[in-house]
Amino acid sequence: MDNPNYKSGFVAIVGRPNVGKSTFLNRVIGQKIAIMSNTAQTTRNKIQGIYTTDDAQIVFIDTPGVHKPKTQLGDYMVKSALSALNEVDAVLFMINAAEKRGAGDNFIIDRLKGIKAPVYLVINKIDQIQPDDLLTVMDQYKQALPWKAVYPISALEGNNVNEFLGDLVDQMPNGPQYYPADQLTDHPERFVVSELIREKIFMLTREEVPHSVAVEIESMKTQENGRVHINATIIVERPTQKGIMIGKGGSMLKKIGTMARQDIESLLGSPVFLKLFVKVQPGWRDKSNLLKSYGYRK
Ligand code: GDP
Ligand code: MG
Ligand code: K
Repeated sequence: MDNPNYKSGFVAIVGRPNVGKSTFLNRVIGQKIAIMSNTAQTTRNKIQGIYTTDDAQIVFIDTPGVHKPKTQLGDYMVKSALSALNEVDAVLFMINAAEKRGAGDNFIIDRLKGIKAPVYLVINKIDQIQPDDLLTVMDQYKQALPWKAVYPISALEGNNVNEFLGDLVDQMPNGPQYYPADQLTDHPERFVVSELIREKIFMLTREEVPHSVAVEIESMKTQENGRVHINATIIVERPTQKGIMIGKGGSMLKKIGTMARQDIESLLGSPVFLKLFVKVQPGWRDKSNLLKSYGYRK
């Protein structure tokens, strides 16, 4: 990608459950690449979808923990969500126009205070209110944060969505096309599979191995008998972490593999053979090109 005018960025969408985040993503990205996984929110930046045109690419991410925590992991995830929010180029805070501002909204607003990225207020479901009521909604939020802009939309019916998207693209910095335009179309499951493996690693080893782990899917092939054969490499920073990953006599790696395989099987709906490797790559987190290939960005 050598177009110096190409624009790209990472955008986080936050908001209470049911305000329409997924509906918005589906409208923006289309069926073809919306990745929806029902996995527990234990990953740092979950890619929800990638919007790619000839001139721009926006990677929409989920930032678990900005939402009111449901689990004991909450505190930990809130911290990591906040650091993720400082790495994105914009944050979309979505509300439901037909509902009063509530505790769930305030929880998120509190967490958005002080982050560096510009925050957009997206007032969704305007098809459900009278035009006059929009002002009342805006009044409730006007002072809450220094909004970059306020966009009333209907994700369901499409009102104002393209205008908003166009403005959002304009706000993105110049940058590379991080992901090939068709990558997620061809292999949407690859990303989810690697996230599922990371999630198990996180669940089983989180005390000892914090966010210094990446998972790369080396190959994913469906065999004639219908079984999907997956080779994946777990990349860690230090030899000690490799030891933790493998565990006594390989016991940890086996646990990770078994749990991940079960989830992948239900995701794909076919039997899976999952082979895991562990590789030490010192300082992989500092290498931005590596980060990119692992789906992260520095
Ligand atoms: P999420 O939990 O924030 O991802 O919310 P969803 O995208 O799953 O949407 C929750 C519900 O709101 C679904 O029934 C959607 O069809 C509905 N919904 C989403 N956007 C709109 C909208 O703009 N107008 C209306 N009337 N309903 C919407
Ligand atoms: Mg959703
Ligand atoms: K998701």
